[in-house]
Amino acid sequence: MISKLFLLAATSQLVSSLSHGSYGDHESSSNLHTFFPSYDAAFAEIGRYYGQVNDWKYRKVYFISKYFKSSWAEAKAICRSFDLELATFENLVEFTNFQKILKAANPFPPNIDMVHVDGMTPNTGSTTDWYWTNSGVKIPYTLQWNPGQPDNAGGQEACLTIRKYGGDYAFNDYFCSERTTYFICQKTELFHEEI
Ligand SMILES: [Ca+2]
Repeated sequence: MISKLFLLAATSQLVSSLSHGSYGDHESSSNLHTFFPSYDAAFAEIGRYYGQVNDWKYRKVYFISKYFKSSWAEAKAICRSFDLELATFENLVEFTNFQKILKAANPFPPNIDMVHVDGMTPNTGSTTDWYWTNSGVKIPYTLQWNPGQPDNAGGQEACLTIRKYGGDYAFNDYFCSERTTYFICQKTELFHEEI
């Protein structure tokens, strides 16, 4: 039986190799998938959301990285390697629902202080100039920031996270290359409503 400790060590090595190669390249993905043949092995489902845009209904399933923390850039590549996406939130209703999901998911892993989600800014420190990188679409609602955020610490916080503050979760700008954070992948399925 493969111990959890071994998995953690192996994953750390894999994530390290990912960060030194080009993100999501074929060799790195193959290595990762040797240890985690499916997303079920690498991630834990923490909740679902059913939404609607015009006459299209969609279902999202959210997964948290189960065994490893990574940088934002690695997280994006790892989600993609499992045919998932780093999580996005189409509107405030979906985000509010996700805040509840994340709160209910604690304490798993032991303490979810912060998670990477999709979202970048070309204008660090801006409160409004943020984009979903999966689609290139500007985030169309007012982001709910942690108090004092975005603070663009060190002048390099161009990536979006959700961080716990006072028992609740809200957005925080964060380094794209800091390898200290769990992350959320999503799987989206669309349903066409007959009219
Ligand atoms: Ca920040």
